[in-house]
Formats: sequence, C-alpha cells, structure tokens
Amino acid sequence: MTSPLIITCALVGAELSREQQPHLPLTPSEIVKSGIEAVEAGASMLHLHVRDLEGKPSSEVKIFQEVIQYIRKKVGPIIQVSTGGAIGDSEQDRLGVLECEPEMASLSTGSINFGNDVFLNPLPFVEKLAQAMLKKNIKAEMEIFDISMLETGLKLVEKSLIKSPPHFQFVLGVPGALAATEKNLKFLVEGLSAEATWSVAAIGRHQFPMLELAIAWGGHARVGFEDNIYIEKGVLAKSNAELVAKVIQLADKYQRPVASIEQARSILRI
Ligand code: KMH
Ligand code: ZN
Repeated sequence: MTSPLIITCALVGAELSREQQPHLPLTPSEIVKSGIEAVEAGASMLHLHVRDLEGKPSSEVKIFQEVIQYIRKKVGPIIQVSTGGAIGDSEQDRLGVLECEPEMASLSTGSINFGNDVFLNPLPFVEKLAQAMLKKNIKAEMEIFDISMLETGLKLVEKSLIKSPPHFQFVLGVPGALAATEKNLKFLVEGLSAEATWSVAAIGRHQFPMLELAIAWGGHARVGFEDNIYIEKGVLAKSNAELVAKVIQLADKYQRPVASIEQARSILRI
C-alpha cells in the first residue's frame, strides 16, 4: 500500500477578502466552523491564521487560543499556527503566536517578493523563530517559496535548529517567487534527504495540478482558501471542505489512502 497522504487545509490566510471569496471564513467562529468541516472532510492538519471580529488579520494570542480550543473540542487535528502572519507584522507579534502552544508552526526561511509587497524574513529572525519553536517543542513546517529558501532550510537542519525529521512545504506560484512548474518541484524534492517529509501548496489555478504531482510522487498536499478560492476554472469553491474533497479524489486516483490525524502525527513524528 502506498503511504498515507497528509492533507493540510489553510483556511483563510491574511490576504483574501469577502469580495474575492464570499464564503471566506472571517470571524473566529466562522474559522472554527470551517476548520471543523475541513477536518471532517479529511484534513488532518489545519494551517491557521486568524482574523479579528471585523475580519482583519490578527496576531492576537487570545484569538488563536480561542479558535484552537473550539476546534480541538470538536475534532483534534494537528494545529499549525502561521508565524508568517500578514505582510508587515512585527517580529514580536510573529513570535508571540507561539505562546498558544500549537503542535506545529510555519517557518518561512527567507525573504521574497510577494506580489507587490516584500515578505521579510531576515536570517537572524528565522533562527530566532526556529530556536523558540525548539524550546517549546513545536515542530516547524519550513515554508519554501523559492530555491534559496530550501538552502537556508537545509542549513537550519544542519545546525540542529529543526526537530527531526524536517518537514517542508513547497509554496509555489506566489507572484514574485518561484513559479509552479513540474521542473521546479522536481528540483526541490531532489534536494531533500531521505528522512525529510514534504508537501505542496500552490497558488490559484496551479493548486490542483501541482497537488496531483505531489500526490503521485509521494509527498503531501495543502489546499484551502489561503492558496486558491476556485473549485474549477471560473467556479468559486463553496467551502474549504469542498477543496479538501477534491484532493481526496486525486488521492484515490493514485491509490493514496488519506492519513488519519494519528497517522499524520506518526508520519511527522509529533
Ligand atoms: N501571509 C503571508 C505574508 C505563513 O503563513 O507562514 C505569509 C504566509 C506564510 O502566509
Ligand atoms: Zn499562511
């Protein structure tokens, strides 16, 4: 049997608005509901950003704690908080979200152009985040938006700043960063050690074609509104759960069983 597929759902992100996606969960209770639905549909991990009551991106630990608590009460997925936050968030706020003691947190390993903005991740800050995660026993998911970010990720592993085995998320197709192509993904995957685990997230129309490659090649898959709001060309998805269900169809095509939450923990060794 082929190895179980970990499906992560990135529910909301920090950039999208209701104008773009009318079903976007915004308030803490909407994010909780959408997260529960995504897990019930088959996601074993949630990549979490939160918004305040007005729907604005927030790094308030209290909101994270509340959302996590409600999701955990109903379903018990791996919670991965975002330390990327929104463009321009302070380093202090980005470090602060680790206070809610999740099992995992995202760790972007370098700076990139992000559309017309710059997503800043200076090396000293990346290392500070990695140290803080180690200290709190939080597993990092290294977010790799460009080739040099893999180099840095591998150096962090060498310096023993990352819990073993290292886990990478290849986020492809962000305007200004690495394009979502088969050739680029192949290059990234070939750069990993045998023990590493990896997943793919891709932006917009690239989401499902790139996830299909990840599934076929033995990696894992991230879907969700943060990365893509369409279920098919020109048709907005009605929920995050609908996007998860579409990944499961792809998993079936390649005979990849969908990982249960416990299987996902065991694969990632958390
Ligand atoms: N919102 C982006 C600027 C992460 O969650 O770690 C960064 C981001 C990455 O979404
Ligand atoms: Zn994110």
